[in-house]
Amino acid sequence: MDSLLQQLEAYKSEIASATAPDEKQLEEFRIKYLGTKGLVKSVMGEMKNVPADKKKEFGQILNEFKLFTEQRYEDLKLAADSGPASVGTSIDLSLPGDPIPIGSRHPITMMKNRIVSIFQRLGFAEAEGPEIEDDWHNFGALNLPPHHPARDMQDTFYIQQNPDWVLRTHTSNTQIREMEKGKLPIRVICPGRVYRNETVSARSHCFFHQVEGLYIDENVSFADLKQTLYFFVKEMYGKDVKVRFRPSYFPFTEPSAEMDVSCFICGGKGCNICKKTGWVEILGCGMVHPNVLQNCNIDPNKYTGFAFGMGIERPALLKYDINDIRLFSENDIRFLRQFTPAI
Ligand code: 2NL
Repeated sequence: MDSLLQQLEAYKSEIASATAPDEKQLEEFRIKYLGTKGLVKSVMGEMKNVPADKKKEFGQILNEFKLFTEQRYEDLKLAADSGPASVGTSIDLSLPGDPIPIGSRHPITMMKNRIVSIFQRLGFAEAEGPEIEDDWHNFGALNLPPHHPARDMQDTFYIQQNPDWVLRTHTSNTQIREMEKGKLPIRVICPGRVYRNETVSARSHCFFHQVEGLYIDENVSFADLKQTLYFFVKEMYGKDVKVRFRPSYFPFTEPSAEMDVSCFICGGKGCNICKKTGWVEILGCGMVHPNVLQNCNIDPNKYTGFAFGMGIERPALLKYDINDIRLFSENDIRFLRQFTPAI
């Protein structure tokens, strides 16, 4: 009997020092000590050789040995599951994680960012204004007389509850609000969404995006306007593009002009985009009309300024080779995924 007790003590220290850092060794431990042909079972088999008067005492000792071995197994299992040694065990920490999908920038946003950042480098500050605007900031202050065709109910979305409110038809409201603040000089670049009551088609939409710019100070001239826009065009379309100004008319600028660049698709040879002219119109501009300055309490005898406005959709359609303006606002994930990841 004593030799069996000694043997049990030896087994105990063996079990106590056994390690099982991974699943395989853990299973080997279980089979060796706790399996149907394992050590615990065979030690239990010794009971039949124990004299009847010692059976109770021995039964307790063997039971304790069994519990000890089972506990050791549980401890090893826990350590293998949670410890740093668990690489390659039940949890494989070397597996790549679940992918987190990265979004992409909207092509309109990318085009807007490009335009705005070029003007920011020239000292223009980005400004934003409301999309629901009163008649004065959208029309009146801009020298648009009460019966000007641009105010036509047919062209503008009026707010039913308050006919003095419209969905802004250009981002000029933002510049008017900047001028009203009365802090001069002003150099702002104003991107945003605008609305026109138009039939939606592949080529036009009832809402789209614009960037407008405004510079007001003493002695601002048409030469400043041209130089600023030359710089913009070179940064935007490359230094080899040619530029031309054509006289035009806007109620809020005098004189007014439209600016063309040599066609960046055909290089000026003539194609469908430039309608065989070799030129593409990209923006309208001019010197701020004295009435507009006056409407914002700026003295037109002391201050002059230039303004310009351009659409974002058309350049974006051309740059990304898109053939339907409606794609920009349909949120079709198959369309949106094609653009640069937003990192
Ligand atoms: C175009 C032409 C233009 C302006 C916008 C402007 C704003 C103020 C005063 C004077 Cl507050 N002018 N904006 C001036 C000339 C042209 O836009 O074709 N836009 C898409």
